[in-house]
Amino acid sequence: MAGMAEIRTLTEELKQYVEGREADLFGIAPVSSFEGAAEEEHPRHWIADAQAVIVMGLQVPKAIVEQVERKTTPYPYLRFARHLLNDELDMLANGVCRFLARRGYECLPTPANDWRDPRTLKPMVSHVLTAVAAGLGEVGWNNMLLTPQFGVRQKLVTVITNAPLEPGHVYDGDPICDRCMRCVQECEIGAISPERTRSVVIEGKTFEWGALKRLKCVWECEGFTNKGTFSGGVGPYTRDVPFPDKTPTPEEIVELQDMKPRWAEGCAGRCYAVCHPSMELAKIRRG
Ligand code: B12
Ligand code: SF4
Ligand code: SF4
Repeated sequence: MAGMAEIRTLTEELKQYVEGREADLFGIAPVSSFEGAAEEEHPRHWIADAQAVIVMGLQVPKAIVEQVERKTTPYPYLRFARHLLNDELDMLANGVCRFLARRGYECLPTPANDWRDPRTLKPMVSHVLTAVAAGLGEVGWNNMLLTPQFGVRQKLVTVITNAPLEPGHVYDGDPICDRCMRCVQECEIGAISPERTRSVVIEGKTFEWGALKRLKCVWECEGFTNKGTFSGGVGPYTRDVPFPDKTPTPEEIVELQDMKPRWAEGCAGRCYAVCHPSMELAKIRRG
């Protein structure tokens, strides 16, 4: 068993390594935070003696997100803030993993953006809730991590490990989401509920956000409809597949995906782009 001094040294070395790779956010959530997680989203489902989950974030520059908000072009966001940033995050996670593996520990990077069954859309580990458990921020009404430094403008990745690291504590700062509800109003397919909520309790603290119709969001995000910010308005290149009454099977979704024209784009994360939380307002509205 590692002593406290060893734990501190390893944590400090890891932190320095991550800082050297220019990560904007870094935190460690103890495995005990995951009590409320479904079995397949629990770190111990993946590594039996997992002790902690490391979470890292890279910020998304404001001007990139602004293009989506102003409806000028989705491409800087899609290319640099989604595809390339996901790759950069995966490389960061891979580096951390090798850093710990060289010191004899088990670790498993979980991809920046993965989902397995296209109907359930469950991740290996929730990066957002890991970040909350590590103290980086809270969950906004729009389902995403809001931090005091960047608001919603970050992307995340996690690494599960059995290394003895000194974990942080759940977010205990001032509220960030000001409940302006722009995320709800601007989602053109109505995927985020204005009233229904989902919540978790971590270290006795409750975090609540708007219930999301995940498949509706995929429909829009993936450009199946022509309602979205960017898929509308490009005339003959769009397809408008109405959202089905009955939940499609994963096979049907894959079939639809194959039929989708290469150039069809969805909303490029409209609920992300319009989110500018004011912590002053959040304090007044939420106490
Ligand atoms: C699947 C997925 C999607 C799906 C479903 C969205 C969703 N909110 O579930 C779709 C394709 C629709 C989607 C869309 C988008 N996504 Co997405 N998505 C993910 C992914 C892979 C998993 C999200 C997830 O965990 N959902 C399900 C969870 C919250 O609920 P659950 O499974 O039912 O779990 C319950 C319990 O088991 C328990 N639980 C589970 N884990 C844990 C852990 C702890 C500690 C506790 C206590 C409890 C607990 O609590 C839950 C609630 O009851 C993450 C990456 C990742 N691995 O985390 C990115 C991610 C959330 N997406 C992201 C983004 C940016 C988007 C989009 C803007 C797309 C875009 N253009 O970029 C939109 C926004 C949609 C929205 N409003 O949420 C970012 C968010 C960044 C941020 N600032 O937080 C992430 C983190 C990716 C990344 N690498 O940064 N996404
Ligand atoms: S848009 Fe407003 S309500 Fe929605 S998450 Fe951001 S601050 Fe919260
Ligand atoms: S990503 Fe687009 S479709 Fe999904 S909830 Fe946000 S605004 Fe709605």
